[in-house]
Amino acid sequence: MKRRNFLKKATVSGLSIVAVNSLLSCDTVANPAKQSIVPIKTAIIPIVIATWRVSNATAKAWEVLQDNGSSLDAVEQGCRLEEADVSNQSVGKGGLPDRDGNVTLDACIMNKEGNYGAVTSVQNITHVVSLARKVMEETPHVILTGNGAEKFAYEQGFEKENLLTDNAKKAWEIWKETAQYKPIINIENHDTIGMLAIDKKGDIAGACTTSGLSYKMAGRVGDSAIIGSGLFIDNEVGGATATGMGEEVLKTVASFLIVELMRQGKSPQEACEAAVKRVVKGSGERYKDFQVGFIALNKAGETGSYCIHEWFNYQIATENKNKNYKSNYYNKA
Ligand code: SD4
Repeated sequence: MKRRNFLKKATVSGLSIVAVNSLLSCDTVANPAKQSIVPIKTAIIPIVIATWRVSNATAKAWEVLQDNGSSLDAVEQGCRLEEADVSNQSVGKGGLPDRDGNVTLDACIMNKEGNYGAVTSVQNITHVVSLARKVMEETPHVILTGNGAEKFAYEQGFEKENLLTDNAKKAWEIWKETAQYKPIINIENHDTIGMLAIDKKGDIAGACTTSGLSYKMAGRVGDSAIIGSGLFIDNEVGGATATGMGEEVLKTVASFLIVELMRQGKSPQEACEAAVKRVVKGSGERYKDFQVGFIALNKAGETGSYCIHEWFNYQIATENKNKNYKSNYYNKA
């Protein structure tokens, strides 16, 4: 996926699918007039939204919600679909490996009670979102990592699977020949699934699942499994989830920030924009080299989304507008 297509690919299922879909896009690039996007005020419940265009996953979650299922079941089921899809090289089976050739997965899930479960650096297990749920529901802990998480998975009846597909292996072999020995700043290939849903009872849950940055250092953990960074839910307020360069999201604890800003009265859109600005501010000039994006949902079913490249293009558009204004002014003078 091209980076400019970033959250343009975000998907949503809900009663106002068309209206909301346009909100969750980066289509506003180079169009300052549309920059501060008007948040949709209509309550849309139930609803599910996700990073990227994962229509099958949101359709699955939507089916659960329509059957009076919980938002927790909906996000788990939706994410599982992407985890099993080998054509998605950033999630689950078929994900691109670390620099040593091992596919290692991170995932988390959070429910309406504020309970949270996560797993990091897990090999050989496809459905890490379900494993994260097991951590939440079956253990006194919130995060299990690496071998311990894998052992727990087998105890819970998960199957051992080879996650490295031929395609992913081939891509890794090509990368080894040409790439520098450092993790790629994977701006062209983000597909992490962050999903937020409200069920018919009005309760919010969220989940996030990823194979992380391709060709990362072994043992590297991104934001996707870390509470407050890749995902945060507060059933009184709303939820937020992230995709993109995990290190930057971790440093700003951005999903928590978004939920807290919504608690203080910001719309989901305003809160996502504020979080992107916080990431940009903390990154000096580096923001030009990575992508970070957020989606958010409040209790009323209002949605928001924003990403760095949207912000960046807005700056360029504003600059050009000012330049044009000046040149017109001087021409006239
Ligand atoms: C990570 N945030 O591990 C994830 C990467 C990502 O689409 O979003 N990929 O840093």
